[in-house]
Amino acid sequence: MTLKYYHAEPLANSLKSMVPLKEKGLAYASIYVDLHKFEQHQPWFVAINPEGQVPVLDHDGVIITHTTVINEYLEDAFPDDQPASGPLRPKDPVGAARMRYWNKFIDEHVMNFVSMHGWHRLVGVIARNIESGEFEKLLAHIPLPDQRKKWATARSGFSESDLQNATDKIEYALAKIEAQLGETAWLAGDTYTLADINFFSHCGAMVERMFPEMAVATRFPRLVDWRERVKARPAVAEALKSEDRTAPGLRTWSGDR
Ligand SMILES: N[C@@H](CCC(=O)N[C@@H](CS)C(=O)NCC(=O)O)C(=O)O
Repeated sequence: MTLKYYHAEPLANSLKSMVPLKEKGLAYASIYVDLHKFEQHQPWFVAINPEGQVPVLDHDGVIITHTTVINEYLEDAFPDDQPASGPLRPKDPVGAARMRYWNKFIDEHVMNFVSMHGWHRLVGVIARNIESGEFEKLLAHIPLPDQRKKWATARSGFSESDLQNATDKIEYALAKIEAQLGETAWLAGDTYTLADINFFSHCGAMVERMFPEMAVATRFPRLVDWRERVKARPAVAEALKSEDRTAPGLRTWSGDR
């Protein structure tokens, strides 16, 4: 059996499927795809994932994409490889439904909005450093129309109203999660699941650095406590230590990993 994981920096989607691989103790070949060099749009990578995005899981030659799908696939393909804290997807239908509810919420109402701020601050700097003419050539190689638009907007700048809307969505999510953590120790109940990994990867790990104006430590103390519990897991700590080529000077944005 061979597993290959194509990924970028241990952040957001690349972190989200790396953590379950490590939590489950699965041996895998780690293949770094350099987003700074646009490797994700190059023919060798588009041959693996026609959507030109990371991460990608290759299990014995079968390609699986999209992190929520990859993470559930790992549960189905390797049900017996689980951390001591319990399965990453609860075995009972109610627990599994709760985990999926949070995954859906994070995928639809958190991920894209945190991503917009990330692209505004980080990818925008990269995109503006590329010369005109060269940039249009790079755009032409992006397979997904929405991603092409996102790259173009990152260069020209997201509108203030879109950025404000994204901030509002994130604040709503933080309050919702703070309330949930008043009811249960983890997002989907009494055990750590893929839902915790999802929110941690997209938002939890770096929210204070990204949004200092939200006063996270005072307004969302349970979230901070939860974040420290996630960070203390050896699998998470190991994933956060993996290769990071974020351009110097941009690293402060993404937080102390
Ligand atoms: N829905 C996808 C999203 C993947 C995604 O947005 N990947 C980003 C990195 S976090 C990417 O490859 N961006 C580079 C690009 O689109 O050019 C998933 O869950 O895997």
